[in-house]
Amino acid sequence: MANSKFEYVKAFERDDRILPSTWIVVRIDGRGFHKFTERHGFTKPNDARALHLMNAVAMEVVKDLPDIVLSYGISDEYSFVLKRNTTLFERRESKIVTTIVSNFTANYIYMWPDYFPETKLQRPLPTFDGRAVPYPTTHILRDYMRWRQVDAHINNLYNTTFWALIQQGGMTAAEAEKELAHTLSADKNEILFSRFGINYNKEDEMYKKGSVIFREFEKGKEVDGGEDVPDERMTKSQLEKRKKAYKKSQIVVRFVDIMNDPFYDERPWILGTAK
Ligand code: DGT
Ligand code: MG
Ligand code: MG
Ligand code: MG
Ligand code: MG
Repeated sequence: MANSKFEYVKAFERDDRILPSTWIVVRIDGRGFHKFTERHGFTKPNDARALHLMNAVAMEVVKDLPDIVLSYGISDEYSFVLKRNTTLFERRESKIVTTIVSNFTANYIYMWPDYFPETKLQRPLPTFDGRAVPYPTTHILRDYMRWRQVDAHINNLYNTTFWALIQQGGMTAAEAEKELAHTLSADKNEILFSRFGINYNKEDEMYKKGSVIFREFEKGKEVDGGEDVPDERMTKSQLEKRKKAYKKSQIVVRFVDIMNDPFYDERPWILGTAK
C-alpha cells in the first residue's frame, strides 16, 4: 500500500486478535427464522430438507476453512470450532466471523434450489448473525458442545410433543402449551407413547442429536487438528504432509453423541487427548 498523508486513519482501527492458543468457536444463527420458516413452508417441528441444506452449507464452509476441526448444527444455527493454534487471518475476530457468516449465507442461498426445488426463495432473504467465543481449555470447549447438544435434545423433545398434541391430538397451540407446562422429560415421553404411539427413541437421530461434522482419515494417516504446534513452527515438509492428508481425508456429517468421551477418544485428531 502506498504511503499517503491519509494513512493515519488506520490508527482508528481496533486490534481484535483473539487470545492465542484458545479454541475459537464461531456460532452463526439464522436471522428471524421463525418468520422465514413459516413463509417458506417448513414442516414442523423439523424440516429434513432444511437441516440437510444447513449441513451441506456447513460442509462447504469447512472445505473453505480447513482449520475448522469440528462443527455442530441444530435448528437454524451452526457452531464451528477452529483448532486451538489456528493462525487464520492472524486470529482477527471480525475477519474470522464475517468470513464464515458470508460464506454460510452465500452457500445457503446458492444451494437452496437443490433442497427446496419447489419453493422459490422470497425476501427477506435468509441472513445469519455470528459471534466468536474463545475457550481456554478443552474441558470448557467440551462443555460448550454439551450445552448445544442438551439444548437440541430439550427443544426437540418439547417440539415433537407439542406438535403431536396439535397435529394428531387436535389441540390448539395454547392448549398444547398448557398441557406441557411443568412436565418433565419422562412425562413427554409418556404422552408421546401412550397417546400417539410414538417411541421418542426411534425418532430420527438427526433431530434428536443434531449434526456433527468432522474429518475422517484413512487408518494410520490421521493428522492432529487439536493440539498440534502452530503453523509457524512446523517445517515445510510437515505442512506439506498435512495438506496431502487433508486432501485425502473425508469430511463427514454424523448424528452422534458428543456429550461423552467415546466420540473424542476414538478420534483424537479432532481435539487432541486433553479432557
Ligand atoms: P433470531 O435468531 O433472534 O433472529 O430469531 P429466530 O426467529 O431465528 O429465533 P431462533 O433462532 O431462536 O429460533 C429458530 C426458529 O427457526 C424457531 O422459530 C424455529 C424455526 N425453525 C428452525 N428449524 C426449523 C424446522 O426445521 N422447521 C420449522 N418449522 N421451523 C424451524
Ligand atoms: Mg435467537
Ligand atoms: Mg435464529
Ligand atoms: Mg436459532
Ligand atoms: Mg481485500
